[in-house]
Amino acid sequence: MDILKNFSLEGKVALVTGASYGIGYAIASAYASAGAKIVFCDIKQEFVDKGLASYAADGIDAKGYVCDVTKEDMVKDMVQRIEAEVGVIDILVNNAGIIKRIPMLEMTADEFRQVIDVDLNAPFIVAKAVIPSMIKKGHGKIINICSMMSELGRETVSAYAAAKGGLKMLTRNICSEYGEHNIQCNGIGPGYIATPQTAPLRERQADGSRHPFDQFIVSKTPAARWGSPEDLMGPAVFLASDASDFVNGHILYVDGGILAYIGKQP
Ligand code: NAP
Ligand code: GCO
Repeated sequence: MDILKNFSLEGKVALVTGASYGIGYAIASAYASAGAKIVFCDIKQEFVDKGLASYAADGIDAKGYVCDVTKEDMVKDMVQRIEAEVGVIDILVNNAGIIKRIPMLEMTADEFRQVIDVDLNAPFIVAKAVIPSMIKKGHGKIINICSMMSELGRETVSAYAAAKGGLKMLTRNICSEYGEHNIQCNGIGPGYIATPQTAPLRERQADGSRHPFDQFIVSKTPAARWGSPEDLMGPAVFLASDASDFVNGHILYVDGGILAYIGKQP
């Protein structure tokens, strides 16, 4: 048996949401190099165009769609178009996400809802749109991008933690409901990854020193560094491939060891 063949994504169609740059872009690029046909979406045309240019520069023939993943009609329409123009989606990565770092007592209910809408309601909406064709085809992979905040809290991220904790449970529930149709739904919980989303936490101080949060994360991570989007490539390919066909409802934390560590002794 050639075990490496089990990791191939040859002939598969993969939809990665919010994948013009950052973590989604890295995951989609890894899928392309494993043989999959890449489809991605972003909320604005200018980001889709930017994404298409980056994929083309990397030699990847990706197809991009403008879609706000919180809008059920837009999502249904996009999935129908993908099925007609590219093929049935074999792999869905719910990657699009936002964060608002605001102390809870200063956060409006509207701001809280916006985060829940993108980070929790949207994965439900997109998964719901792709599952019927996966059932007909007899297989499917859904990967939800969770977070450290699926397990831990921290000051200022109440909505994000509530959404990512919920996403962990949505992952387990999709596994429970559709596992019998050979659909695997797993999560990836990235640690602290250097992307535009976390750029404010790494900004240099006025005196040129590192941001205190940057220092905190490096000291809290046994790997002693921030992760890069590329660190997520291998785990994402594994969870999209036949090699993980009996892995279901699992959250794979890719965090340089943060969740295993109590922190440096004084
Ligand atoms: P990012 O750089 O901000 O990228 C997120 C992408 O999602 C952007 O392309 C964004 O588009 C898109 N998006 C936002 N709202 C959308 C919507 N309603 N419809 C469609 N697309 C939308 O973030 P990232 O750091 O790569 O994070 C990707 C995922 O990983 C997120 O779910 C995030 O929560 C999660 N995550 C990140 C880290 C980290 O340390 N970076 C750690 C754990 C988990 P626009 O730019 O147009 O808004
Ligand atoms: C924050 C960070 C986190 C990380 C990530 C951790 O403010 O705490 O932005 O949300 O991006 O999700 O896994």
